[in-house]
Amino acid sequence: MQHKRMAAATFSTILLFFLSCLFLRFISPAGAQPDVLVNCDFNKVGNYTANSTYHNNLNTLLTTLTSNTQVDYGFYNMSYGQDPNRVNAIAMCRGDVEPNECRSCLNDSRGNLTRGCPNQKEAILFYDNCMLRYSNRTILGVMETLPGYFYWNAENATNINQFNEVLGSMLKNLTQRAASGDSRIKYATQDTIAANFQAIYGLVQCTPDLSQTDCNNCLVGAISEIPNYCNGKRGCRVIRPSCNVRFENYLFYKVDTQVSVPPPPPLHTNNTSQQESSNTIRIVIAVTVPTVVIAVILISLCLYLRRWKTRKSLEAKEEEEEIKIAESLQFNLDAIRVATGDFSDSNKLGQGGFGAVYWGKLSDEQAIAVKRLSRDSGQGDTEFKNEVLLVAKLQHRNLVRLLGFCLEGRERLLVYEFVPNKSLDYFIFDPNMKAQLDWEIRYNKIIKGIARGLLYLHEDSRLRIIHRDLKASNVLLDEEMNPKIADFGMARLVVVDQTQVNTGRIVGTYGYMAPEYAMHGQFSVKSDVFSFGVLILEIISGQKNSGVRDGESFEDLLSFAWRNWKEGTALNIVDQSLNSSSRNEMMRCIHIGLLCVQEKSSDRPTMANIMLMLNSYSLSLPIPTEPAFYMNSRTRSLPNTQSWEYNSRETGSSEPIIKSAQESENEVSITELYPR
Ligand SMILES: *[C@@H]1O[C@H](CO)[C@@H](O)[C@H](O)[C@H]1NC(C)=O
Ligand SMILES: *[C@@H]1O[C@H](CO)[C@@H](O)[C@H](O)[C@H]1NC(C)=O
Ligand SMILES: *[C@@H]1O[C@H](CO)[C@@H](O)[C@H](O)[C@H]1NC(C)=O
Ligand SMILES: *[C@@H]1O[C@H](CO)[C@@H](O)[C@H](O)[C@H]1NC(C)=O
Ligand SMILES: *[C@@H]1O[C@H](CO)[C@@H](O)[C@H](O)[C@H]1NC(C)=O
Ligand SMILES: *[C@@H]1O[C@H](CO)[C@@H](O)[C@H](O)[C@H]1NC(C)=O
Ligand SMILES: *[C@@H]1O[C@H](CO)[C@@H](O)[C@H](O)[C@H]1NC(C)=O
Ligand SMILES: *[C@@H]1O[C@H](CO)[C@@H](O)[C@H](O)[C@H]1NC(C)=O
Ligand SMILES: *[C@@H]1O[C@H](CO)[C@@H](O)[C@H](O)[C@H]1NC(C)=O
Ligand SMILES: CC(=O)N[C@H]1CO[C@H](CO)[C@@H](O)[C@@H]1O
Repeated sequence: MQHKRMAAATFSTILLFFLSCLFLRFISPAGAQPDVLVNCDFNKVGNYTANSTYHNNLNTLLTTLTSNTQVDYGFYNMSYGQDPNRVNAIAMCRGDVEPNECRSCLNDSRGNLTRGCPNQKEAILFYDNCMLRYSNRTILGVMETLPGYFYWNAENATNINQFNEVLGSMLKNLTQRAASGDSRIKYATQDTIAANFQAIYGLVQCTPDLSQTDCNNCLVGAISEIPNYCNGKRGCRVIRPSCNVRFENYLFYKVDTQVSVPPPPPLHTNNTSQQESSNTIRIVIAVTVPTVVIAVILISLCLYLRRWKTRKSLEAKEEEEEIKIAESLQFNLDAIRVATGDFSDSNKLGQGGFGAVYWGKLSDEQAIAVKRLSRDSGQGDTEFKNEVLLVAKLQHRNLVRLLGFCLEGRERLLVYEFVPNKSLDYFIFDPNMKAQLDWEIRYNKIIKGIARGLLYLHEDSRLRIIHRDLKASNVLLDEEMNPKIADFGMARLVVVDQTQVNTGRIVGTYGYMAPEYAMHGQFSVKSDVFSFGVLILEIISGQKNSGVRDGESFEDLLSFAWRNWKEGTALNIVDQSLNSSSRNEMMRCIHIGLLCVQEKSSDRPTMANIMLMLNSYSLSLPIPTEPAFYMNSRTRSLPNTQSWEYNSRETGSSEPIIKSAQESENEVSITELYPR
């Protein structure tokens, strides 16, 4: 009975809540209210009369509850008055809320609670960031599970069984950690990744007045409700007076910054001025947000109407505009000839897959690199111009910038910004040069920079560009060793020679190519991820993917990396010119590299996942399985399909080790993964 009523009450409250949210958002976007739930009558203890002793005690209690400024851990308890008019209150903020923020949340709650529950002897309120309740009963140290609430995140999980398994073990871990907290705070957060790189961010908290057992029981109970309400969802919240559980597919709590990030510099303001400024901000937001929203709506409406009216002429105008931009990108052939000493051999920087590259200096002293495309680039002039225009719009500090083009007679040139240092392969594979690249540069600048550039190509630019030929020689380094990816968008600028149609218009370089691309010509963002993985392993090891000499034996880099990983000696692959003080970062990088070169493209992370992995050390990673690799990858020239062989190595004695690890848990914590 009780349960049914609660569920019904819960449903109607949630419905009301959502309605009020909708309403508020529509009427006044400034009412970006924190979620609030109020419940007054859950135990039917009845009302007090206005101006009664109970009423006065309650008022005193609520106004003084947070006056204890010694409390910096977000939990307040207080009682006031004599039986039978004694009032007891408890207040708690979420574990990541700053003390000031906490006091202000509770201050708001106080008003809401007395307005929402006039004359009620007992009441409870939940905000996003804080919880406040009072009663004439003793509530301190008592575990209470009603009234309970839940919310769910509409997004569905995939691979639900595995998702639930990972989630379950995370919540179990969180429960243990929170329950064993001290008498000031019982709170824990964690993030992890389930199959298909579904990130899970979890948080649990008990009121710290509970014993370890009570906290554990409260959380276990709350967690057991998750399958009833949120099964297969990417997020869920279960709220109870004594504890709450929440997980989401996004980061919703503040990560403990004590470890990595230095504290912000002290503010040179008074308490009062601080408060004023935060009030000002609130007012500014309250005024600005609705104004901006209304303005945006009006503007888009206007734009839409105007566009609707004059679409035809606009389109014509846009075309004209584009042509103008194209003209501004067009270089004069004579100017380029002068700049490059008429394509003299002494100006030649190298020979790429699509033609030779020359260094040059324009009359305004700007240094350029000119790529002279092979004559038969197989595309109409207009088509070529259009593509140049698109590619020139891709601008990112980790991409070599395309400045323009030249199109005269049969000559087709691409003009790029000149990047002073040579390409990455020149450094990392050279025994003397590699000394210039210490781990800090390789990891923080080069690996992360390439990842950012690639992420931009894949997701952040308007076009989704698949590079198709990412490799060490296509990464240039500027004076400060910042990487810049070159040769992107070439698939758009050059139509690949018809004679190669049978090999699937493959433009990549063997050794960097994902199996599905090399075998079937299927390319996707995941084939770039594969190349990126090979590149990571090359950067860490200082060895070319084509072969590693390890004493007597000679094997390709992926096999070498995998063999060592499996045998627990992964650090063997690390370049000996690096000192191993950053062992954990190196291990993590090798781990990520191996995930990128997984045989099945769906097992490889996306660049967005990779950025997350590179930047969050607490994220536990999936265990890699055997990578794809080639036996005869040493040939440099484009072989035909018969002359090389793709091998997915047969799984021999190694299998049980990997299996058991997978069976127990598909992801394990870093400390377990990287044994000494
Ligand atoms: C208590 O007060 C609320 C609102 O003030 C009212 O709706 C309710 O009927 C009252 N209950 C009793 C038992 O008087
Ligand atoms: C309660 O007290 C206030 C002022 O102290 C007074 O204005 C109000 O009328 C009183 N209400 C009742 C019901 O006595
Ligand atoms: C608490 O809220 C009241 C309004 O309910 C406001 O006047 C007061 O300034 C707030 N105090 C703090 C410390 O935020
Ligand atoms: C709380 O108030 C209710 C209703 O007035 C009363 O029945 C109950 O005994 C009170 N509880 C305590 C602990 O005073
Ligand atoms: C989740 O799945 C349910 C049915 O299983 C479907 O009704 C709902 O639209 C899905 N939600 C999303 C966000 O795809
Ligand atoms: C919980 O997970 C963390 C990090 O993943 C780990 O260090 C800790 O040992 C785990 N705790 C328990 C009780 O399993
Ligand atoms: C409750 O408040 C009292 C008095 O302020 C304090 O001594 C006690 O430690 C508090 N209990 C908890 C669990 O915070
Ligand atoms: C701090 O407050 C005092 C008065 O309370 C004022 O004179 C002083 O200028 C304030 N300092 C700053 C930095 O705002
Ligand atoms: C400023 O804050 C400190 C502690 O945060 C407090 O002791 C002091 O009383 C406050 N001053 C004013 C004017 O509120
Ligand atoms: C629902 C409700 O009463 N919300 C109020 C909570 O408190 C803040 C600040 O006091 C008000 O602005 C809300 O209207």
